[in-house]
Amino acid sequence: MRTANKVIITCAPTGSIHTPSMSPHLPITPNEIAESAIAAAEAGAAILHLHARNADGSPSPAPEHFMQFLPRIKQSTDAVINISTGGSATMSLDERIAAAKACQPEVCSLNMGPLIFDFSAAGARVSEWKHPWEQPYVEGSRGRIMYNDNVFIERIMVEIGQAFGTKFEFECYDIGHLYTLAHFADKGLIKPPFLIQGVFGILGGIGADPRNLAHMVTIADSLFGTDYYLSAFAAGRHQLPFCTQSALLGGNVRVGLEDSLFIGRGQLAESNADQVRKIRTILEALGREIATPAEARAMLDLKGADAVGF
Ligand code: KMH
Ligand code: ZN
Repeated sequence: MRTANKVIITCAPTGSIHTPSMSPHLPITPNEIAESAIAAAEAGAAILHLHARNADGSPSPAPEHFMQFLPRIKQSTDAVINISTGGSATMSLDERIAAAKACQPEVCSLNMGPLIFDFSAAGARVSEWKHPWEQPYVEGSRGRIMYNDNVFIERIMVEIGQAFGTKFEFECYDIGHLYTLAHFADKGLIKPPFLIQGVFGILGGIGADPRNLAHMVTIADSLFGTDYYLSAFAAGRHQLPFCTQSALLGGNVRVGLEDSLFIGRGQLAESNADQVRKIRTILEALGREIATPAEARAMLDLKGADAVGF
């Protein structure tokens, strides 16, 4: 693993798992997403991992929806903007990459293999759904696969990475995804340093057991040596413990309401910035310093905010 003195905090403010009925604090409108992302950056997030939504809160892949908040975030912060190509498992593959192709960001996510993406448990706490799309969307995730085959992965590397100099947040939900990443590195389609985002605790992927994170590091070290930075998080209540473990191992962290609506046991997070401040406090207590956006750009060898398409 490549280590640095500084820890990169990524914040993912909205995502596509959680729905408006699950928390009044989930940013939905372009204005809410922009304000929440900007506040997260001011609290210490160097990278913002972004999804867009329709007016009813359902996930949207439309570049025009991203463009309702990207320029404002760029004007208000120096944070690195990362556009999701995971989108939602309900979207077509072309829809999922449309925004990253149109906006040519410094970073986009790249999901390194297919998986059952079952987040139906997130609906258990909802007593009344605000919108008709939510319940079928959440409960229907039991029967959905997030489709990421090697042809699609290569398309993203070529059509976004090579075309625009965009680098990747490689989302790895299992150990096998590291081997797929190594396959593409061997083919020369991607250049180090790689940002490997270990994702734990999605039903369908590897579980939120700390031994799995240690194993991921062992295998990533054997495949990539010092050519990668680790970042890691777990969905739901394991979010902060997993981030802490990643930092203790020399890695980086990701927080945000995309992956957990909570800040403590049974306590909803009132903002993304609150989650950033909480992990920041933990990291600083452990003696780690927080990377600025400029330091994150230098670590990850990014093209710079002036070279994006928005
Ligand atoms: N919410 C994460 C578990 C992506 O946007 O590419 C999955 C994710 C995928 O962030
Ligand atoms: Zn995402």
